[in-house]
Amino acid sequence: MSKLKIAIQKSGRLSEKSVALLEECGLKFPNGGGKLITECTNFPVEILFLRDDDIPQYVEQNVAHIGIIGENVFLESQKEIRIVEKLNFSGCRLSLAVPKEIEYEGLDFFNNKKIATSYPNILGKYFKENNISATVEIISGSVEIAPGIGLADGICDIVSSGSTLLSNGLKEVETVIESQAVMVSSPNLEAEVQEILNKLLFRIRSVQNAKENKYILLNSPNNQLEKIIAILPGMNSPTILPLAKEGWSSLHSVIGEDKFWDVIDELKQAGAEGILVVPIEKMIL
Ligand code: PRT
Ligand code: ZN
Repeated sequence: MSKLKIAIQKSGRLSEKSVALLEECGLKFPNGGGKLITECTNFPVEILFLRDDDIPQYVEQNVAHIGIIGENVFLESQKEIRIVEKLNFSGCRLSLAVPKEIEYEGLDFFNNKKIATSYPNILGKYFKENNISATVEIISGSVEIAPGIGLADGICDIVSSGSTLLSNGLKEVETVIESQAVMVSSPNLEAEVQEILNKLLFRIRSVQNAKENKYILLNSPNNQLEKIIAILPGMNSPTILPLAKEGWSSLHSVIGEDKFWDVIDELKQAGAEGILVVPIEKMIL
Protein backbone atom coordinates (compact mmCIF):
# COMPACT_ATOMS: atom_id res chain seq x y z
CA MET A 1 0.00 0.00 0.00
CA SER A 2 1.21 3.53 -0.75
CA LYS A 3 2.43 5.82 1.97
CA LEU A 4 2.48 9.59 2.17
CA LYS A 5 6.05 10.78 2.75
CA ILE A 6 6.28 14.00 4.77
CA ALA A 7 9.52 15.95 5.07
CA ILE A 8 9.94 18.12 8.16
CA GLN A 9 12.88 20.09 9.55
CA LYS A 10 15.28 17.89 11.48
CA SER A 11 16.34 20.47 14.01
CA GLY A 12 15.52 24.14 14.03
CA ARG A 13 12.77 26.63 14.55
CA LEU A 14 10.11 24.59 12.72
CA SER A 15 10.89 21.14 14.12
CA GLU A 16 8.95 21.07 17.35
CA LYS A 17 5.82 22.68 15.93
CA SER A 18 5.84 20.43 12.87
CA VAL A 19 5.98 17.34 15.08
CA ALA A 20 3.30 18.80 17.37
CA LEU A 21 0.97 19.46 14.43
CA LEU A 22 1.28 15.90 13.16
CA GLU A 23 0.69 14.55 16.66
CA GLU A 24 -2.38 16.77 17.10
CA CYS A 25 -3.67 15.19 13.90
CA GLY A 26 -3.53 11.85 15.69
CA LEU A 27 -0.38 10.51 14.04
CA LYS A 28 1.72 8.31 16.29
CA PHE A 29 5.40 7.86 15.56
CA PRO A 30 8.67 7.37 17.41
CA ASN A 31 10.41 10.71 17.53
CA GLY A 32 14.02 11.56 18.17
CA GLY A 33 17.07 9.35 18.38
CA GLY A 34 18.58 11.24 15.46
CA LYS A 35 16.70 9.11 12.95
CA LEU A 36 16.39 10.36 9.38
CA ILE A 37 13.19 8.52 8.67
CA THR A 38 10.39 7.16 10.82
CA GLU A 39 7.09 5.41 10.19
CA CYS A 40 3.73 6.24 11.70
CA THR A 41 2.25 3.30 13.49
CA ASN A 42 -1.40 4.23 12.95
CA PHE A 43 -1.53 6.12 9.61
CA PRO A 44 0.05 5.39 6.19
CA VAL A 45 2.72 8.04 6.61
CA GLU A 46 6.51 8.12 6.62
CA ILE A 47 8.33 11.11 8.11
CA LEU A 48 11.69 12.30 6.80
CA PHE A 49 13.81 14.63 8.93
CA LEU A 50 15.83 17.01 6.75
CA ARG A 51 17.47 20.44 6.65
CA ASP A 52 14.76 22.90 5.73
CA ASP A 53 16.65 24.20 2.67
CA ASP A 54 16.75 20.69 1.18
CA ILE A 55 13.02 20.07 1.52
CA PRO A 56 11.85 21.93 -1.65
CA GLN A 57 14.13 19.82 -3.82
CA TYR A 58 13.12 16.54 -2.17
CA VAL A 59 9.48 17.46 -2.69
CA GLU A 60 9.99 18.55 -6.29
CA GLN A 61 11.65 15.22 -7.02
CA ASN A 62 8.89 13.31 -5.24
CA VAL A 63 11.35 11.77 -2.77
CA ALA A 64 9.02 13.35 -0.23
CA HIS A 65 5.42 14.01 -1.30
CA ILE A 66 4.88 16.95 1.01
CA GLY A 67 6.98 19.09 3.32
CA ILE A 68 6.68 21.71 6.04
CA ILE A 69 8.88 24.78 5.49
CA GLY A 70 8.83 28.54 5.89
CA GLU A 71 7.15 30.42 3.05
CA ASN A 72 10.49 32.27 2.69
CA VAL A 73 12.27 28.99 1.88
CA PHE A 74 9.47 28.02 -0.51
CA LEU A 75 9.70 31.32 -2.44
CA GLU A 76 13.49 31.37 -2.47
CA SER A 77 13.74 27.80 -3.77
CA GLN A 78 11.94 28.49 -7.06
CA LYS A 79 11.10 24.79 -7.33
CA GLU A 80 8.08 23.26 -9.07
CA ILE A 81 6.13 22.76 -5.87
CA ARG A 82 2.97 24.34 -4.52
CA ILE A 83 1.55 25.46 -1.18
CA VAL A 84 -1.36 23.25 -0.08
CA GLU A 85 -1.95 24.76 3.35
CA LYS A 86 -0.75 27.68 5.43
CA LEU A 87 -0.08 26.45 8.95
CA ASN A 88 -0.28 29.57 11.15
CA PHE A 89 2.97 29.11 13.04
CA SER A 90 6.55 30.45 12.92
CA GLY A 91 5.38 33.77 11.56
CA CYS A 92 8.15 36.17 10.55
CA ARG A 93 9.03 38.60 7.78
CA LEU A 94 11.88 39.05 5.36
CA SER A 95 12.92 42.67 5.68
CA LEU A 96 15.47 45.17 4.48
CA ALA A 97 17.50 46.81 7.23
CA VAL A 98 20.13 49.54 7.26
CA PRO A 99 22.49 50.99 9.91
CA LYS A 100 20.34 52.89 12.40
CA GLU A 101 22.12 56.23 11.89
CA ILE A 102 21.06 56.39 8.23
CA GLU A 103 18.27 58.85 7.45
CA TYR A 104 16.22 56.49 5.36
CA GLU A 105 13.71 58.20 3.08
CA GLY A 106 12.53 55.43 0.82
CA LEU A 107 13.45 52.53 -1.43
CA ASP A 108 15.59 54.77 -3.66
CA PHE A 109 18.20 54.55 -0.92
CA PHE A 110 19.07 51.08 -2.20
CA ASN A 111 20.00 52.25 -5.71
CA ASN A 112 23.67 51.45 -6.36
CA LYS A 113 24.06 49.98 -2.88
CA LYS A 114 25.34 46.58 -1.83
CA ILE A 115 22.90 44.41 0.15
CA ALA A 116 23.84 41.19 1.93
CA THR A 117 21.30 38.39 2.07
CA SER A 118 20.69 34.63 2.01
CA TYR A 119 17.61 35.33 -0.11
CA PRO A 120 18.97 36.53 -3.49
CA ASN A 121 16.00 35.28 -5.53
CA ILE A 122 13.30 36.93 -3.45
CA LEU A 123 15.31 40.12 -3.04
CA GLY A 124 16.31 40.25 -6.72
CA LYS A 125 12.65 39.99 -7.73
CA TYR A 126 11.63 42.66 -5.21
CA PHE A 127 14.27 45.10 -6.45
CA LYS A 128 13.32 44.42 -10.06
CA GLU A 129 9.62 45.03 -9.38
CA ASN A 130 10.51 48.30 -7.68
CA ASN A 131 13.02 49.41 -10.31
CA ILE A 132 15.94 49.44 -7.90
CA SER A 133 19.37 48.65 -9.21
CA ALA A 134 21.44 47.24 -6.34
CA THR A 135 24.16 44.63 -5.92
CA VAL A 136 22.98 41.58 -4.04
CA GLU A 137 25.77 39.99 -2.01
CA ILE A 138 24.92 36.38 -1.17
CA ILE A 139 26.02 35.19 2.27
CA SER A 140 24.69 32.16 4.05
CA GLY A 141 24.88 33.04 7.74
CA SER A 142 25.23 35.92 10.21
CA VAL A 143 23.96 38.34 7.59
CA GLU A 144 23.37 40.98 10.27
CA ILE A 145 27.10 41.61 10.77
CA ALA A 146 27.72 42.49 7.09
CA PRO A 147 27.23 46.29 7.35
CA GLY A 148 29.38 46.52 10.50
CA ILE A 149 32.36 44.85 8.82
CA GLY A 150 32.01 46.93 5.67
CA LEU A 151 30.75 44.10 3.47
CA ALA A 152 27.42 45.74 2.61
CA ASP A 153 25.35 48.92 2.99
CA GLY A 154 22.33 47.05 4.24
CA ILE A 155 20.89 43.58 4.68
CA CYS A 156 17.80 41.59 3.83
CA ASP A 157 17.05 38.95 6.46
CA ILE A 158 14.37 37.23 8.49
CA VAL A 159 13.04 39.32 11.38
CA SER A 160 10.68 38.24 14.11
CA SER A 161 11.13 40.19 17.37
CA GLY A 162 13.63 42.62 15.83
CA SER A 163 16.14 42.20 18.65
CA THR A 164 18.88 40.78 16.39
CA LEU A 165 18.73 43.91 14.22
CA LEU A 166 18.72 46.15 17.25
CA SER A 167 21.76 44.53 18.85
CA ASN A 168 23.67 44.88 15.58
CA GLY A 169 22.93 48.59 15.23
CA LEU A 170 20.46 48.10 12.37
CA LYS A 171 16.88 49.25 11.78
CA GLU A 172 14.17 47.60 9.71
CA VAL A 173 13.05 49.83 6.83
CA GLU A 174 11.01 47.71 4.39
CA THR A 175 9.12 44.41 4.56
CA VAL A 176 9.89 42.35 1.47
CA ILE A 177 7.59 39.41 2.28
CA GLU A 178 5.59 38.11 5.23
CA SER A 179 6.16 34.45 6.00
CA GLN A 180 4.76 31.58 8.06
CA ALA A 181 5.12 27.80 8.04
CA VAL A 182 3.42 26.23 5.03
CA MET A 183 2.78 22.74 3.78
CA VAL A 184 4.12 22.25 0.26
CA SER A 185 3.40 19.43 -2.13
CA SER A 186 4.80 18.14 -5.38
CA PRO A 187 2.49 19.00 -8.27
CA ASN A 188 1.72 15.43 -9.30
CA LEU A 189 0.81 12.92 -6.64
CA GLU A 190 -0.47 9.47 -7.48
CA ALA A 191 -4.15 9.08 -6.62
CA GLU A 192 -3.60 6.86 -3.59
CA VAL A 193 -1.07 9.27 -2.05
CA GLN A 194 -3.34 12.25 -2.80
CA GLU A 195 -6.12 10.49 -0.93
CA ILE A 196 -3.95 10.10 2.18
CA LEU A 197 -2.94 13.77 1.87
CA ASN A 198 -6.61 14.77 1.67
CA LYS A 199 -7.30 12.87 4.90
CA LEU A 200 -4.35 14.56 6.60
CA LEU A 201 -5.43 18.02 5.36
CA PHE A 202 -8.92 17.40 6.73
CA ARG A 203 -7.37 16.66 10.12
CA ILE A 204 -5.05 19.67 9.95
CA ARG A 205 -7.99 21.97 9.17
CA SER A 206 -9.96 20.52 12.08
CA VAL A 207 -7.05 21.21 14.41
CA GLN A 208 -6.63 24.74 13.00
CA ASN A 209 -10.33 25.54 13.32
CA ALA A 210 -10.30 24.30 16.88
CA LYS A 211 -7.39 26.59 17.73
CA GLU A 212 -9.14 29.59 16.28
CA ASN A 213 -12.34 28.97 18.24
CA LYS A 214 -13.51 28.54 21.80
CA TYR A 215 -16.57 26.88 23.26
CA ILE A 216 -18.56 29.35 25.33
CA LEU A 217 -21.15 28.50 27.97
CA LEU A 218 -23.15 31.09 29.87
CA ASN A 219 -26.31 31.51 31.87
CA SER A 220 -28.90 34.04 30.80
CA PRO A 221 -32.30 35.22 32.01
CA ASN A 222 -34.81 33.97 29.43
CA ASN A 223 -35.99 37.50 28.62
CA GLN A 224 -32.41 38.46 27.64
CA LEU A 225 -31.69 35.41 25.48
CA GLU A 226 -32.45 37.05 22.16
CA LYS A 227 -30.21 40.00 22.94
CA ILE A 228 -27.35 37.76 24.02
CA ILE A 229 -27.62 35.58 20.92
CA ALA A 230 -27.40 38.72 18.79
CA ILE A 231 -24.17 39.71 20.54
CA LEU A 232 -22.50 36.34 19.91
CA PRO A 233 -20.97 36.48 16.46
CA GLY A 234 -20.81 33.65 13.91
CA MET A 235 -21.68 29.98 14.23
CA ASN A 236 -25.19 28.71 13.52
CA SER A 237 -27.80 28.77 16.20
CA PRO A 238 -26.60 28.22 19.77
CA THR A 239 -27.78 25.40 22.00
CA ILE A 240 -30.19 26.55 24.72
CA LEU A 241 -30.99 24.38 27.72
CA PRO A 242 -33.32 25.25 30.61
CA LEU A 243 -31.69 25.73 34.02
CA ALA A 244 -33.18 24.40 37.24
CA LYS A 245 -33.39 28.06 38.31
CA GLU A 246 -36.77 29.36 37.15
CA GLY A 247 -36.66 31.80 34.18
CA TRP A 248 -33.03 31.09 33.29
CA SER A 249 -31.31 29.17 30.49
CA SER A 250 -27.86 27.91 29.73
CA LEU A 251 -26.54 28.88 26.32
CA HIS A 252 -23.72 27.06 24.50
CA SER A 253 -22.01 28.29 21.38
CA VAL A 254 -18.70 28.53 19.54
CA ILE A 255 -16.92 31.84 19.31
CA GLY A 256 -13.80 33.02 17.47
CA GLU A 257 -10.84 33.32 19.84
CA ASP A 258 -10.12 36.82 18.52
CA LYS A 259 -13.76 37.96 18.93
CA PHE A 260 -14.27 36.83 22.50
CA TRP A 261 -12.68 39.82 24.25
CA ASP A 262 -14.64 42.22 22.06
CA VAL A 263 -18.02 40.95 23.23
CA ILE A 264 -17.40 39.98 26.85
CA ASP A 265 -18.44 43.35 28.33
CA GLU A 266 -21.55 43.47 26.18
CA LEU A 267 -22.52 39.96 27.29
CA LYS A 268 -22.18 40.91 30.95
CA GLN A 269 -24.15 44.10 30.47
CA ALA A 270 -26.90 42.10 28.79
CA GLY A 271 -27.18 39.97 31.93
CA ALA A 272 -25.04 36.95 31.11
CA GLU A 273 -23.65 35.16 34.16
CA GLY A 274 -21.36 32.23 34.86
CA ILE A 275 -19.51 32.66 31.57
CA LEU A 276 -17.13 29.81 30.78
CA VAL A 277 -14.82 29.76 27.79
CA VAL A 278 -13.15 26.44 27.10
CA PRO A 279 -10.70 25.23 24.45
CA ILE A 280 -11.86 22.98 21.64
CA GLU A 281 -9.63 20.07 20.70
CA LYS A 282 -10.95 19.30 17.20
CA MET A 283 -13.58 21.11 15.18
CA ILE A 284 -15.13 19.36 12.18
CA LEU A 285 -16.87 21.74 9.79
O1 PRT B 1 19.45 23.76 9.83
P1 PRT B 1 18.38 24.22 8.92
O2 PRT B 1 18.88 24.68 7.58
O3 PRT B 1 17.27 23.19 8.81
O4 PRT B 1 17.69 25.48 9.65
P2 PRT B 1 17.90 27.05 9.44
O5 PRT B 1 18.93 27.50 10.41
O6 PRT B 1 18.06 27.39 8.01
O7 PRT B 1 16.47 27.61 9.82
P3 PRT B 1 15.85 28.03 11.23
O8 PRT B 1 15.58 26.82 12.04
O9 PRT B 1 16.62 29.13 11.85
O10 PRT B 1 14.48 28.65 10.71
C1 PRT B 1 13.52 27.89 10.05
C2 PRT B 1 12.40 28.81 9.59
O11 PRT B 1 11.81 29.44 10.74
C3 PRT B 1 12.79 29.97 8.71
O12 PRT B 1 12.94 29.59 7.36
C4 PRT B 1 11.63 30.94 8.90
O13 PRT B 1 10.56 30.60 8.04
C5 PRT B 1 11.18 30.66 10.33
N1 PRT B 1 11.58 31.72 11.30
C6 PRT B 1 10.73 32.35 12.16
C7 PRT B 1 12.79 32.25 11.50
C8 PRT B 1 12.69 33.21 12.51
N2 PRT B 1 11.38 33.24 12.91
C9 PRT B 1 13.87 33.94 12.95
N3 PRT B 1 13.75 34.78 13.83
N4 PRT B 1 14.00 31.99 10.92
C10 PRT B 1 15.09 32.65 11.34
N5 PRT B 1 15.07 33.62 12.30
C11 PRT B 1 16.40 34.25 12.65
C12 PRT B 1 16.83 35.33 11.64
O14 PRT B 1 17.54 34.75 10.58
C13 PRT B 1 17.69 36.25 12.48
O15 PRT B 1 18.99 35.75 12.60
O16 PRT B 1 16.35 34.90 13.88
C14 PRT B 1 17.02 36.16 13.83
C15 PRT B 1 16.03 37.27 13.95
O17 PRT B 1 15.17 37.06 15.03
P4 PRT B 1 14.70 38.30 15.94
O18 PRT B 1 13.67 37.71 16.85
O19 PRT B 1 15.91 38.78 16.69
O20 PRT B 1 14.12 39.35 15.03
ZN1 ZN C 1 18.13 26.21 6.54
